[in-house]
Amino acid sequence: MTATLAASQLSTPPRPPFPPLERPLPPAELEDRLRSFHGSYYVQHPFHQLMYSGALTRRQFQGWAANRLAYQRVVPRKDGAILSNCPDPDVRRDWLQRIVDHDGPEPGTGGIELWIRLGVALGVPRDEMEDERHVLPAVRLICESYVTFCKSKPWVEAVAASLTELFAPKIHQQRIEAFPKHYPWIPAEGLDYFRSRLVQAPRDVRHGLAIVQRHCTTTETQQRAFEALAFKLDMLWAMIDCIHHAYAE
Ligand code: AHQ
Repeated sequence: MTATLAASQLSTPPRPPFPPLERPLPPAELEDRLRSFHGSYYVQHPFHQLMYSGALTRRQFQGWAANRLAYQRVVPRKDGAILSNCPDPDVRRDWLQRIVDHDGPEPGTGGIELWIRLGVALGVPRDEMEDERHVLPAVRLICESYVTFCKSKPWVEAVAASLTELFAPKIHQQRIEAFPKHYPWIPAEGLDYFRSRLVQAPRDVRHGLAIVQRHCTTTETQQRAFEALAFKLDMLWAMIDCIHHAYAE
C-alpha cells in the first residue's frame, strides 16, 4: 500500500500476529497468549492517552460518557445472549451475576445507573444520557456488533471475547488516579462506576478465563478464542476511535 493510502485519521491498534498453533497450549500458556494481546487494548488509544495525561476537555469527556453508555447498555444484552447459548447450569448461575451487576437488583441501581451518574457528574443532563441523543450512529452499530457476535458465535467464543477485561483493571485504576489529579471539577461520585469494576472485573476474568481454559483444548478452539478476543479488541478500538474523531478539538 502506498504511503498516501495510509490512514491519516482513523488509527489502528498494534496487532501481534498470532501464528497458527502447531500444538494445543496448556492452560497456563493459553492464558499467557491471551494476555499477549494487551498491546492492542484500547488503553493505548490516543483518546485514552489524552484522558490520562490531563489533556481531555470537558466536552470530550461528555461526548465519551454519553457514547460509552451505549456500550454499557449492550453488556447485559450480550451476557443474556451467552446465557441463552450456554448449556451448563453452573456457568449460567455464575454468569447471571454479570447481568445483575449492570442492570442492578432494582431500578435506579447497578453499573448502568452508575455510568449515567458519571455522565451527569461530567455535566451531561440525565435525560440527554438516558435518551442517547448524543450516541453516534457508528458507535451504536459497533456496540450492536458485540451483541450479534455473542448471539451468533459458540458461547465459549463469546466468553473469550469478554477477556479484554484481562486488561481492564489498569484502565479503571488509571481513571481513579487521573481524574482527581487532572480534572478536579469532576465530582468524586463520578468515579463510583470504576471503583465497582475494580472488584467485579477481576472476578469476571477469573471465571471467564477458567471457562476458556477448560473448553479450548484443541488448536482449532484456541485459535477461535484468539480470533474472538481480536474481534473485541477491534470493536473497543473502533468505538473509541469514533468518539475521538467526533470530539476532536
Ligand atoms: O464496564 C465494562 C464492563 O462491564 C465490561 C464487561 C466486559 C465484557 O464482558 O466484555 N468488558 C467490559 C468493559 C467495561 N468497561 C470498559 C472501559 O473501558 O471502561 C472496558 C471493557 C472491556 O475491557 O471489555
